[in-house]
Parts: sequence; structure tokens; C-alpha cells
Amino acid sequence: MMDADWLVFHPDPKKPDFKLPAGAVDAHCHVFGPEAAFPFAPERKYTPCDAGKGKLFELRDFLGFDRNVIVQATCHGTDNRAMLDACRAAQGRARGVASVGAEVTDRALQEMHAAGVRGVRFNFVKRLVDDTPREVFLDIAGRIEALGWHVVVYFEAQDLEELAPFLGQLPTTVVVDHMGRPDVSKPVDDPQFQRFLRLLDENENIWSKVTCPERLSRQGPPFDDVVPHASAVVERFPDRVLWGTDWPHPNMKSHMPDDGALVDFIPRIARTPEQQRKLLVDNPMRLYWAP
Ligand code: 0GY
Repeated sequence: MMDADWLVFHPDPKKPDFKLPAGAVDAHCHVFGPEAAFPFAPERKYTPCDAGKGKLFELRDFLGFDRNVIVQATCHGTDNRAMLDACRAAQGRARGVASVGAEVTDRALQEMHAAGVRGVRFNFVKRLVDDTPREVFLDIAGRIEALGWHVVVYFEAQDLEELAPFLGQLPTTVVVDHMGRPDVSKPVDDPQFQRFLRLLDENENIWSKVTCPERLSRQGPPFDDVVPHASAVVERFPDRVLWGTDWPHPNMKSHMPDDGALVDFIPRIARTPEQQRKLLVDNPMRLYWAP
């Protein structure tokens, strides 16, 4: 049973006015269950609605995306079966980002690679996961480096100062979820957001997802307050940004976004056709579909 206050994904999104470029990748989305086939993890911090691969692929086609990157959601812990099943079913049109523990075997990593996994996610958001020792993460990073994978990190803006030395130690490409969750009620030149921009300035292997205006906005749709931050990142690091819907939008409390309206947000943060092509096609293809 999903949590009593769980908000279910939008049942009937609008057709986007923004026409996505050919080959566009939704580079941050999840699958939840279905629970009957893929039970949620005992250690999870929330119980979502079912949101299986069929619905995800329907949305991909409806919005005009060509491909997905399916990120393991914390409600499935380190049991990656639902994500792997979705990647396999997509027949080359999805890649995955897994969550693994220290106990993962090389054979399991190789099987994940064959299914389409190209990264692992390290989560530092305290409401979502229990703490993992940094040595465990560093050990995993060293092992997945050999496979050519990268690391996705999710943290809150106030934790960046403490995390920065650890992030600097990671040997792979590192992708930060949702711009490190800035407080968008503060301006772009606020020290906290400047710290995030500096992290990317000083580490050429660090990328950012310019995702989740619905999560970061204090004002709600059409998310005007997120435009300055997201467009600043796209303008400064056009070759190191990714975009995704974040469907089915876990833990949204204020409202459930219309996924078509989220696509219409893209040209407000990536204003030129060149920026849009890099954000939606070139960058995700380089990171996830390199031969
Ligand atoms: C997101 C954001 C959230 C959740 C998860 O794996 C997850 O449970 O990523 C969140 O609650 O902020 O990226 O989907």
C-alpha cells in the first residue's frame, strides 16, 4: 500500500509545445515496482504507487523522447531488479544507474552492464537513505571505474561544503542530481550556489542534471524562480549538463507536475538550439551510449 499522502504521477499530461530534438534522452526517471513483481525494499523510507516500465515507455513516446536513463530509486534499495527489467525490455533504448552495496560481486556488475547499467548512485539525502561509510563508496567507485561507469550523487546544498573533498576523490565522471538542490529563493550569486558552480569549475569531471524545477521551486508552476539557476548552469557548462523528467516524481508534496509542462520548461533554461541539442542528445549519448 502506498503512503497515505503519496501523490500519484499526472494521469493525463499535456502534449509539449516544445518539440524535442530527434534522439532526445530523458536522463533522469525511475520505475517503481510494480510491487507484485518487484517488491519494495524493507529498509525504504517511503512506499510509492506502482509506476512500471510500461507507463514509463508510454510517457517517453507521448512526450517525444527517444530514450531513458532509469535511475534506481531508494524505495528499491540495492535490489535493482525492477530497473534492470525495464532496461532489458527497452531493447537498447534505456540505460540504468544502479544502487549497489559493498557486497556486490564482479559477476553481478557485469550482468548489470550487459543489461545497460552505466553508473551507480551514491545518495546523501538523509530523509531517503541510511548513512553509507565513505570508504564503501570509494571502494565501489574504484570497482565500477574499470567498467567505464560513472557515479551519480544526490545531496542537499547545505551538505556540499562537507562533501566536496569526497567528491574530489572520485575517479570517474560524477553527475550531481538536481543542481545539488539549491535554495532558489536566494539569487544565483548567493554563496551557496556559487559554491556549487565553483565545484564544477574546479572539477572538469563533475556534471550536473538541470532537473526538478517542480521540486526546487518555492513558487510552483511555471517555476520562474528556478530559471536563473538552471540557465546559469547550462550557459556555463553546456557540455556537462543532463535533463530528465524525474517521472514518477517521488515524494512530491506540494503538487504533481504535468510532464508535458516540464518539457516546455526546457527552452527557458537551454535557450539556443545548440544548448538544447547538447543537453538532450549529445551529452547523454556520450555518457550512456558511448561504444
Ligand atoms: C529524485 C528525488 C527523490 C527521490 C529519489 O531515489 C529516490 O527515492 O531519488 C526525492 O525524494 O527527492 O531524484 O527522484
